[in-house]
Amino acid sequence: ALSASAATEMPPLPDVTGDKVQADGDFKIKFSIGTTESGAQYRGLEYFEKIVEQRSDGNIQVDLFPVAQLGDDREATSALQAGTLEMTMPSTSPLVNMFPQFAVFDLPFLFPQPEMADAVLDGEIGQQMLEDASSQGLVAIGWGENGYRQLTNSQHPVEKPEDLDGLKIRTMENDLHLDIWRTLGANPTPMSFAELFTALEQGVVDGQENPWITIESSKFNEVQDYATETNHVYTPFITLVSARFWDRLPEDYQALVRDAATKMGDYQREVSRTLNDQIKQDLKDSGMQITELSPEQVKVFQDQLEPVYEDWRDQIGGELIDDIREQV
Ligand code: EAX
Repeated sequence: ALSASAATEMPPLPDVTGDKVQADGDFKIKFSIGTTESGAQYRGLEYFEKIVEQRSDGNIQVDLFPVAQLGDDREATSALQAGTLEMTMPSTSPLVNMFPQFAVFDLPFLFPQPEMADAVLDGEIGQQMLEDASSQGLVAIGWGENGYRQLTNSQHPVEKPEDLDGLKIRTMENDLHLDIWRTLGANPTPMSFAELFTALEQGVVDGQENPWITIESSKFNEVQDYATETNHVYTPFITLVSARFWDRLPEDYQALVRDAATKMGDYQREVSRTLNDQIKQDLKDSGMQITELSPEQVKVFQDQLEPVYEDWRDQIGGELIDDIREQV
């Protein structure tokens, strides 16, 4: 699929730079993600595939599996641990049970600008987190972005927290996200991404929240008439490799895969940001009623959510929260 929609074209894949890498052996990487072929995440994976295949001279073959065909974020991560899948790129949020520090990214309105997320993810904090997450049968080798989350629902426009009263909102499997929506007065329920479209279609839940590009590429607009541009959470993607596979890779190929993951992460974030506004417009054109909030309206949500910071401070680690808030 070349275009994110009829109206929005994906930018062309960059050329591959860097020398060919010689090492012994033939390897296969099955790379699974939850989002679809028309999203920015998949576009990033195509770039990763191109880099790794070209620079290994075909000795490493990469096969891409979108739409949670090989499991949702948690299942794919377990498959890496079991050694039955080589790579995946989940949102950090469903993995907080394994890596409690990831919950810091679930704090509402943490990063006012995407560049601030980059500074943290690509700086010391993010690099330390990759090291810490390189355990439990996993090797964490890079960051990407799912992006700023927006609210959609099937019932009515939402402009203020009171409009959420009683709305059934699907959240990721993450207690902090549940806390956010309860605090705002909604009725949240956790669910894996793979089940979400059907749950929306059948009215099991009234709404959900995801970045514009994920809303569009997963066609949630076909079953959700209303959206609100809340930008309430910025969700990173993390690139994970099975440690069992990693340990079999010659060192030179490990370096190649790491380098390709970094380039994929940079490119994928660039695509996601370039397309964000265009896709919002596409969604409007498709008939979705999108409520854009004024800074004052956003502040009402933000103020109501400030207690969440106190509630989660001990669990996440006050120092980490302060470190990040100092940087943004
Ligand atoms: O892989 O569950 C979600 O809402 C996320 O967008 C999902 O992690 C994408």
